[in-house]
Formats: sequence, C-alpha cells, structure tokens
Amino acid sequence: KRKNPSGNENLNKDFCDFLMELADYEKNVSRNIHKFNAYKKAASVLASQSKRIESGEEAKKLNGIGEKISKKIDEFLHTGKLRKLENIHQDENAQALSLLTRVSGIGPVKAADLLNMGIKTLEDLRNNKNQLNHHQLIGLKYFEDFEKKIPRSEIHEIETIITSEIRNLDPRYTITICGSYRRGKLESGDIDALITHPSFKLDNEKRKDHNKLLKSIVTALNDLITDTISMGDTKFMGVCRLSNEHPFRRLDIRLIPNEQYYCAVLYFTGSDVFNKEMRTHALENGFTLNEYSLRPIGVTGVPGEEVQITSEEEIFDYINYPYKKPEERNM
Ligand code: DCP
Ligand code: MG
Ligand code: MN
Repeated sequence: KRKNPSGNENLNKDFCDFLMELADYEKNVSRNIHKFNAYKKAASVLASQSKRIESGEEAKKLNGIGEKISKKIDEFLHTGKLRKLENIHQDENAQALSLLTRVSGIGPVKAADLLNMGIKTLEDLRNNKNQLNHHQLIGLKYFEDFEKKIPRSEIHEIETIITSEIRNLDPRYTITICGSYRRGKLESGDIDALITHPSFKLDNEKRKDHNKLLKSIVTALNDLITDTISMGDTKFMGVCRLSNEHPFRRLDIRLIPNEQYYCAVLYFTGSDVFNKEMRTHALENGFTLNEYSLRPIGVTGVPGEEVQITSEEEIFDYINYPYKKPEERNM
C-alpha cells in the first residue's frame, strides 16, 4: 500500500531526519510515547512516498500527518530549519539525556537519574561506574562500536557460523535472523536471531525441559560471543565479534517454542511501525496479534484459543491482510 517504488531512495529524507530527531527527543527527554509514535509514523509515511513533498498542505493529506507536523514541514521548507530543534540543540540537559540514552542499557528514566546526579558525559559515566549495572557497563565499554552499523555481508557471515554451529548440535534446529537484516536492509543496528526446534513445544517449556538448550547453543558459539549481557532460559542478550578486525556487535538470541515461531518471526522482523499497523488491522478483523500468538476475539471481547500457525503467510491470511514480503515491511 505504501511501497516506495524507487526502493531505498527517499526523496523526503531531510523531513524524515528532523522528524526522527524530534521522535528521539520525545522518547528520551520528554518521555512522551504518543508524540514519539506520531513523529515516527509521520517519518515512515514520508519515506514511503515516491515523490518529493512540496508543502505542508500536501503533507497533511497523507495518513499520519496532521496540522502540527505539516506546519513543521512548512517552516523547514521556508527557513531550512526548525526553531524547536534549534532550542533543543541549545538545551544542555536535553543534549546530555540524548547522549546518555545512546549507551546500550540506559533508558530515559535511568538517564534522568544520572543527570540529576550531575552525570552528563561519557567521561562522567566512566568516573561513576558504580552507578551502572552490568548491561550499562557493557554499553559504555563498547559505546563507539555499538554506534557503528553492521554491514549486511557481516551479518550473513555471522548467520552462517551460527547456523553451522547449531546444526552441529542438532540438525533439526531452525534459525532466522530477523530485524532490519530480514527486511533486506544493507546495514543493521544489531543482530536478532530466532531459533526453534521441532521438539521445543510450549507444554515442554512450562516443564522447563529445555532450560539447557540455549546454554548449549551459547557455549557452542564461544568463538563468536565475547560478552553476555543477560542469559535466561529462552533469551540471550550479548555481544559478538566476527574477528579481531571487526567491531563488537550486539547479538540477541531467542529460543522460541515451535507453536509460536511464526508469530515471533513476524514480530521480530518488524519494522515496529509495520507491526503496529498489522496489529491494528488484526483488531479490525477480530483478532489479537502479538509476538507469541494470533487469537480470535469472541463476541464477548475475550480472546479465544491461539490459532495454529505454520507459516508467516497464514497470519496475513487469517486477518485478511495482503501478504507483504519482509522487504516490503520497511515502514
Ligand atoms: N520491535 C517492535 N517494537 C519495539 C521494538 C522492537 O515491534 N518497540 C520489533 C520490530 C523490530 C524488531 O523487534 O524490527 C527488532 O528490533 P530492533 O530494535 O533490533 O530493530 P530493527 O532490527 O528493525 O532495526 P536495527 O537495524 O536498528 O536493529
Ligand atoms: Mg535489529
Ligand atoms: Mn534488536
């Protein structure tokens, strides 16, 4: 529906850039999730246009762009900047919060706590390590590397290694690298790996029969994985590195019960804006969709039993949504 025919080229990139900067400000400084979502949605709608938007009025006709954002587009077109962003750039505290939240593991609330203690820079963080948890310490240690995008070819190499190592453990393992990589992006921020196994079922999971599976996977990836941020029964968060010549990369591995695999693959493929649209569409068609399951909503409004799903396409079918290939979900 909103496919940009020219592929990756974005004729409205300058608008998208300022909208994303405003979105980050709302998330990390104002902590206004509604405004954050509104700016992100507007940026995604503009990015999907196959023509350059020439005025606020024209932008306002698009789904997801209202009065306020169309005025900003006009201001930007007329003056080449935005007073709101100029003011934010002058605001030292806003700049500090923006910087602190770039550290993996530091969210807006933690950043505000740190700022209240007078901690504003990476150097301040290094001098106050006692204020940071294990995740945040790793985020600080690898700050520069985690800001670097991961080329597609490097993720492909990592995918090949993980695939061969887990198949070595058991050939029936299935792996899907999701996130922006699966959407065909040439660069990604991190690596989101989902793994399942035919014998890893929901009821088994409740009995915790499988609590050693993920540990054995992580152990098998010993040469690749350099740090563990957190390690649960089904979720590993950590750091990997392809070789000494490569940067350190954020890697998440999730072990998903068989029945939930396709809902999880769909969810973790994103994009987040696409997920929101798909969930809304599901609701309009009488279903509730999340990263675990698809369930019909009965006349009483109570979700029923999970629908059995054996492919991503089935999820689209059930909710009457035209199938979109992962590369078409970049919104
Ligand atoms: N996701 C979501 N809502 C969120 C966070 C994540 O729906 N608030 C889903 C959609 C994302 C996927 O999880 O595509 C992976 O999250 P990432 O933050 O890793 O995002 P991407 O992989 O899309 O982008 P990046 O290249 O920045 O990692
Ligand atoms: Mg990702
Ligand atoms: Mn991720």
